[in-house]
Amino acid sequence: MPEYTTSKPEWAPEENDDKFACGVMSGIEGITDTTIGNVNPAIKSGALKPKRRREPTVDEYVDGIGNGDRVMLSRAITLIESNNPSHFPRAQRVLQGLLPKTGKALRIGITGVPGAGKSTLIEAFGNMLCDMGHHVAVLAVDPTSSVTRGSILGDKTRMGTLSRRPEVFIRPSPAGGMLGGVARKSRETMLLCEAAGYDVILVETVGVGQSETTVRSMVDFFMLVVLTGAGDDLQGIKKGIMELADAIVVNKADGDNYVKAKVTRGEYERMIEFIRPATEGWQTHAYLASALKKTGLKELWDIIRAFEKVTHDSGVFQRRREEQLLDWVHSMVDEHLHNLFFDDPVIQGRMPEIKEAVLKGVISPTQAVAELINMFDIERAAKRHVDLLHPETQK
Ligand SMILES: Nc1nc2c(ncn2[C@@H]2O[C@H](COP(=O)(O)OP(=O)(O)OP(=O)(O)O)[C@@H](O)[C@H]2O)c(=O)[nH]1
Ligand SMILES: [Mg+2]
Repeated sequence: MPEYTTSKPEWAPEENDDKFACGVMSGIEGITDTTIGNVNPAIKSGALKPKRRREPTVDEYVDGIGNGDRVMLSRAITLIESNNPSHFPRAQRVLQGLLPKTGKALRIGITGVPGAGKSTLIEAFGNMLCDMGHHVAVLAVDPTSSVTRGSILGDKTRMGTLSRRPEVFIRPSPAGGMLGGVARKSRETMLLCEAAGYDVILVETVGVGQSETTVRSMVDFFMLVVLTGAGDDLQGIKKGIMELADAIVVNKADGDNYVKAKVTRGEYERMIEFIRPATEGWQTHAYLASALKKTGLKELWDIIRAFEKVTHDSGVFQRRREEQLLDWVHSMVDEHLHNLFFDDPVIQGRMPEIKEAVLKGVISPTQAVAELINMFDIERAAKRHVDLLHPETQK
């Protein structure tokens, strides 16, 4: 065992009292990585090459996922989420191969302010669905998670009982990046889960910002989880979010909170009357539930099934899915062109100068746009990007 010695860090206060209980361990020569203690010495010395997992072929992915292989599913999602352009065409071929098996699940979005109880609700609801014989995939959409991979990662431990079930697949939010970012990755992940046989997809998103609109555009049924005491301020929930909801769930309707929850439910019911329903032919209502005590969940599922029946019968269900698909295409074109433009080195090079000219009032914003567009060569820009337009040329 090496001897470890500690010393006072140079930024510690001078006084030698016990207010500062901190020491710095002296380093060990040659160590650059804290995990080095775990590295096999044979690998370090070069005698042994670290094993690299062989990348499955597209057919192996398609067959594996089609047969419900969770490891294959996880790896394919990683491929879908990769920001490495060379992974993109492969991921798309896997998706293409699985498309015929997608579309059969019921897609449910869940939003609400932080702490509303979304994760707890998903855990209780998911367990109930599994007990009924369903296979449930839980995904998260958090566009802010560029590094942290979203709060649902921590939730995997919070959703303890759910994540241990073999009929459940839980995946945290993808990080952003190019190629359509979080929205594309989440949608494609959802399709892979469907192909793997999950028949209920629960998508959690935190109720702040843009993510609700993204999730609404990928699910069939959208529920808003709220807390008691809606009052005048609506707990910061904007009217716009209420307009997206097919159900409002007043959670934590338990114990001392039950009576307050009933009052809150009434308040939401009154507010809903002034709001255009999210889905044609379906009246949004507010319901009581307790994710903790597992009450109101069966009723919630009955409501979702009723919604499914009503919208199937009226054709609204299918029509929404078609619109969602076309919107997806549309938004990806938008995003692709946007990226091509703003990532183009020529545009980037000229941008500071143009910005300054606009700010100084030398040229108008319209003129600035005209100049930028004029110097933009889409062919040149496309060459630098993953060739979305000609994926078959990429191997
Ligand atoms: N009494 C009571 N507490 C609940 C209920 N549901 C959730 N909680 C508690 O509320 C807290 C927040 O719950 P989460 O499920 O983490 O909330 P969330 O909406 O997923 O929060 P974020 O992921 O941070 O947005 C936890 O301490 C839960 O135990 C409920 O039905 N009744
Ligand atoms: Mg949560």
